[in-house]
Amino acid sequence: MSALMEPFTTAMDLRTGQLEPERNVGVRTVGDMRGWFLANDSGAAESVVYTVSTMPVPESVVELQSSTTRIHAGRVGDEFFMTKGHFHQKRDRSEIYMTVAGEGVLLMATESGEYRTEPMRPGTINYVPGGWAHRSVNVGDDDLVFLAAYIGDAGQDYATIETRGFPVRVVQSGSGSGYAVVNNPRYHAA
Ligand code: M6P
Ligand code: ZN
Repeated sequence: MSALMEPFTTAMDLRTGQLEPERNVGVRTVGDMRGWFLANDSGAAESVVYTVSTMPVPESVVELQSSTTRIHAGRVGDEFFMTKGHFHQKRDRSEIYMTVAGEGVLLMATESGEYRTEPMRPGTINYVPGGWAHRSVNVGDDDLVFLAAYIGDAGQDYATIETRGFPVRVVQSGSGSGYAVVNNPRYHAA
């Protein structure tokens, strides 16, 4: 029988979302996300859209994976900075988000093209049931920071979203931090 995992603790600054110790960090820049936004990016390709810090846990069904995501404030064209979004490779695996800082929209969609939006703000706990692709969007003026926890063997399927897109986009509306949810002209239904 293999040895048990060692318990461990991470401390999060509840104002900034900063982790201590910092965990394995992935970075997505505007350049990395070419094709994910509707507009062609006119800004700096090296601008960071979001970072994801992932806990060191095996990708097994008996474990809970978790990560902290920080989406910077910004837009590409009229579209707010967002995560790529994904289905789970194992479609029925679920996920929970808790927002620590900022203001966001959690966009979810099924393979048949139904979609939902849910609010994200400090203290909200969003439940993403199995079968729903999920993308988070920063509609505020500051960083959007949230903790996600999901079943360890869920896996991320980005290809389906990359080819089909989400049915809707979250765009700036009016002045200030107003937003609107509009149809995505590039959406391909399954
Ligand atoms: C959340 C979770 C993670 C995800 C991250 C970034 O933390 O949903 O599973 O990795 O956001 O989103 P994406 O993987 O779509 O780039
Ligand atoms: Zn997920």
